[in-house]
Amino acid sequence: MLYSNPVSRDQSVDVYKIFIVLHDRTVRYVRFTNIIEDFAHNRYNPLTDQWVLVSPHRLQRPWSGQNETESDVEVAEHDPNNPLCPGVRRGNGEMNPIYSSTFTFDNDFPALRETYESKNNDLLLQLNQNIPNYELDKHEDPLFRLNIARGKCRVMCFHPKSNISLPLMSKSEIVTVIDEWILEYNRLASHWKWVQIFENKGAIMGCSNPHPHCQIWASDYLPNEARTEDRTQRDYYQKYGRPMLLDYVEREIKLKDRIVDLNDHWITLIPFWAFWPFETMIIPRRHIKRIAELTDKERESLATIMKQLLIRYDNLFKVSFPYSMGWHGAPTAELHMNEDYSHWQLHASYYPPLLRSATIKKFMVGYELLAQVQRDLTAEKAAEYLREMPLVHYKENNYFHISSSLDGNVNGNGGGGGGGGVSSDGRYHDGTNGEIPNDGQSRTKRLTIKNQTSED
Ligand code: H2U
Repeated sequence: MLYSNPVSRDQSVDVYKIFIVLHDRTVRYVRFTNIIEDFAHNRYNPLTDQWVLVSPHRLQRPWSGQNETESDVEVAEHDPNNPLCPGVRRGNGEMNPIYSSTFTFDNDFPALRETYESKNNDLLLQLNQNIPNYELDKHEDPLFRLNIARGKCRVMCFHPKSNISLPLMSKSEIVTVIDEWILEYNRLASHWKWVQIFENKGAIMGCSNPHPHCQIWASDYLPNEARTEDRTQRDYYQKYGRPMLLDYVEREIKLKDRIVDLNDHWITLIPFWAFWPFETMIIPRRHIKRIAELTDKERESLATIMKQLLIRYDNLFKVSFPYSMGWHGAPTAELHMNEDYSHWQLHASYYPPLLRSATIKKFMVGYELLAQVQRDLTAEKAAEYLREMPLVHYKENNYFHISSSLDGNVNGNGGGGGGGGVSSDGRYHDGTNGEIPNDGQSRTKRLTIKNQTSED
């Protein structure tokens, strides 16, 4: 028997449903209850065509592994030696302007170049004119495939002050960042096949600089993630006649279990198939293929929902929450723009590494590297934790200093002002009418997901 613990009548219905799914391997929706917390199970990611192993019972295990150093070090407003700050000289000798909003420049150490230099003149000519060269493009040998990669790499500073990360910016400053993303995107999209906007935040993610910034890499090829998502969304569209992620959003709004925030234009959720502990996606509620299609209203409400998510993240462990995030939309370049990409739905993904506290991160090693990605905390529980976080940043909340001694297990009641809910009309209610509250009363509490056998 799969499940032998005594269960109530309602719960036994769910056990039965899970039993069916486990045995005939049908991929169909099961209304999960807490009971799923007792089973190791595999969840399918339809975007990447990969399975994720979820082992919630492992949360009980003691931790005596590596602890990261607390990443919430104070960052100075301006550092004359930081090459991303206004008025500072960069690696290539150029001086940054005294910028007062966003500032974008060509990466001085780009991973991709538009043209290349070589001592071999013939080769150089062929390369830059895109003439196939057997030595470099060994298409004929399946074991030694190689293509020249061309592109352009840009760096974008979000704000002149190094200590103002996105969650600490005003809504209008975040709108400026979104506008700049779109401006850069449009410039690059007419020439390059794929424009990858991404932000690496925090030293733990390999970010080289604490100044708030992101990177944009445009390429003449579709990177792996883009290629897979193009295939899976196309297959779904051909089979069901609807964009996969629009169907997904509609279903998540009905189910409510994994929603973090919802407004008129956007949803933030922990995807059903998430593998990072607090992985989230921000997805538009109407069919939008590329970031450039966002209206002014959608840019504004994106700023609101992004700020909400990032405040929740920072409040979770009372640190400037590290992550890698990025935008995915339909392929670009004029040639591609004319193709039908109705199967694509724009989305942002956030991949934060922190697991149990500000100092314990998830490692992608062992089974993850050699077999399949795995997580302990369920997506539903992670969404619950995030929803419980107050929408006032802990650094802007005086009460926090008094209440920080409340640290400890989160038992479902969360820290004061944060508990929102999703009602039957599908709207997320946080008591703020969609506005980011500036309520000095809200209590901020740091979440430490503790196990029963050891101290973190
Ligand atoms: P990361 O923090 O995500 O590594 O991004 C910082 C980027 O800024 C990095 O790609 C570039 C680096 O090459 N950079 C410059 O272009 N010029 C500089 O003087 C410093 C850093």
